[in-house]
Amino acid sequence: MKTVSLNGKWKCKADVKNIGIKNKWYNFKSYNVSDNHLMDIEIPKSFNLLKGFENFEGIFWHFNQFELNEEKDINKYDYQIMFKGSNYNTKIWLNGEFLGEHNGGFTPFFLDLTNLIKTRNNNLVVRTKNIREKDQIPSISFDWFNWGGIYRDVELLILHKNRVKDVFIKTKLRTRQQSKIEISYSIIGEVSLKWQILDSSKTDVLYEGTSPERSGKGSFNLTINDPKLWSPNVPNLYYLRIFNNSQKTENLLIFNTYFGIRQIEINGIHIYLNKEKIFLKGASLHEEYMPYGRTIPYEKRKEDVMNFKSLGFNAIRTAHYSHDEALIEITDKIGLLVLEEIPVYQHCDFKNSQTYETAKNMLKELIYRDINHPSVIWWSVGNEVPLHQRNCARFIKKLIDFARELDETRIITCVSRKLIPDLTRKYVNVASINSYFGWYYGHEKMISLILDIIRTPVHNKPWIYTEFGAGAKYGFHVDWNKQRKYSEEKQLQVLDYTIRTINLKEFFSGWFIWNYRDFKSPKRTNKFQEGFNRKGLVSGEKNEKKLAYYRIPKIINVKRKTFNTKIVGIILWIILFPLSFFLFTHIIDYVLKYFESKPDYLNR
Ligand code: GCB
Repeated sequence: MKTVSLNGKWKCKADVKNIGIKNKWYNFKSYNVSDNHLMDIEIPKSFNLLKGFENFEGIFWHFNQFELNEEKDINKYDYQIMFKGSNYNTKIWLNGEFLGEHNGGFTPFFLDLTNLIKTRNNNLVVRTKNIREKDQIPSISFDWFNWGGIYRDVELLILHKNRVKDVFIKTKLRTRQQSKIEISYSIIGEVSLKWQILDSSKTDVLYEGTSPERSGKGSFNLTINDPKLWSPNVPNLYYLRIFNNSQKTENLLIFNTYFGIRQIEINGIHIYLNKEKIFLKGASLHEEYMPYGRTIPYEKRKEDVMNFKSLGFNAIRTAHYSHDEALIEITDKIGLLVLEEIPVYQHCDFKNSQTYETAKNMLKELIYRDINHPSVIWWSVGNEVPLHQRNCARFIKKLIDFARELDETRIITCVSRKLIPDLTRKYVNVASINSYFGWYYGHEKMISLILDIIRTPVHNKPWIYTEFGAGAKYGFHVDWNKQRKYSEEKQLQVLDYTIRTINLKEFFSGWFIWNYRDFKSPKRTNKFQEGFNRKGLVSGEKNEKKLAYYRIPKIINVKRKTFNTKIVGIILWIILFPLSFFLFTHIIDYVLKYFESKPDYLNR
């Protein structure tokens, strides 16, 4: 396989009145200099980074011309175009012909060009639309910036007619000294398959073999003794390459990837990595780094991962959608566990079967992209959806089953904000809770008891505190005893208290601060927010570190000394449960919701 980057100078223009399709803009043959609406854009780049379109949600057309000069025999190969991320609806034409479309802003998709591509003057036209719609994933309302356009790499894939695809590597440990590896694949055309496993420097061939299948699907297993295990502390990688070894091709490389040998397991209330108990400590991160928007330079992503490590974190939650695969390659290499999710977020159209199909496809695209990355340990099928409603619970349960069907080797869950009435907790491997005591409601001192109450009916699983936090405007300081909202002191107090409390709970297997960095959220407009969600440990404008940032390493493993509320929690649960499960939980939820939505995002 050969990859040709289609990044670089493209032209683009907005289609405010949605007339492009009617006027056949896809028939473009040359950059029309008389069209003074045509602008330059350096793809990948969101059109929201162009002057005058900072807040644009609409239709944007992108035009590119490319050649295939160096290919002597164009018919020898298959051709596909890959978009790594384009938000939300993307329609594509090549040389005036419609190729296809894709819904969803955060996962890669591929379209076949074999019958349309020419050696010269290929005209590629891409129409993107990021208008919010009820049946989309996410739906109309979400707490992040709706970056539109082609914001990740575009690549032309030149593929051998005979090749393998969808190579899935699954590793299981019998003991820490012995691992089983199962490699499955599907063959396009006919292949005489030969494989090799090398060390990460690719110098020594450690294992090799052939596989009898020549077409269709196949798999092979091998046992590795004394494997060099992958973990956040020692992120050992191996390298797999596959050749087509038929007489005609002789050792033609048709697939290669890094992978790691590691196992993630649940046993009772604990999570184990490579047979050792692990406690996850980390923060969530949105894919945004100003002034680059979502198109973050590799070095900046790496810097973020290094900062996570120096804070003492061993994990990151890539909220609320999959980030560029470049980040996952970095976490593989540097050693950080990754919690991935799809943007099934808060209120979606759970009764709509088309919406379900979109979510399912996103999950598939995400799992297919990242299944061989050892750093990824969890697939979450949603965040803060109304899990007490039956329609929603059914939707989520089907996604959980689907994820499990594709990959039974990782944690499968749905991130929940429901203190009690969550109809899906019985299906997930790990129970989770997002809760903002000390910020949206109550006081952080209530956390201990609340956690002990909610945990009582779900006592045989690990729990993760997936979100907690408080907003702080970098540079806004108050006296310690005043604890004003949006002060760095208030944020520090909430985070400090919550972390030390969760560290104390034996049934918790981890926590994630919301959020590593402030991120743009247009609805947040008070004088502290200025268009940002301010719950970051570092500011969104200049990455300035807030007080809490410096405090984290000091308390990361500290347990608060306190009266244990476990027994009180159980007693309270027993008293409250007969008072009617549903009545009780609905009242709590109603009360919390009342405080949360007041007044809209202004005080959040
Ligand atoms: C949440 C959401 C997250 C928001 C956060 C907040 O519960 O999961 O998307 O950004 O709260 O800051 O309100």
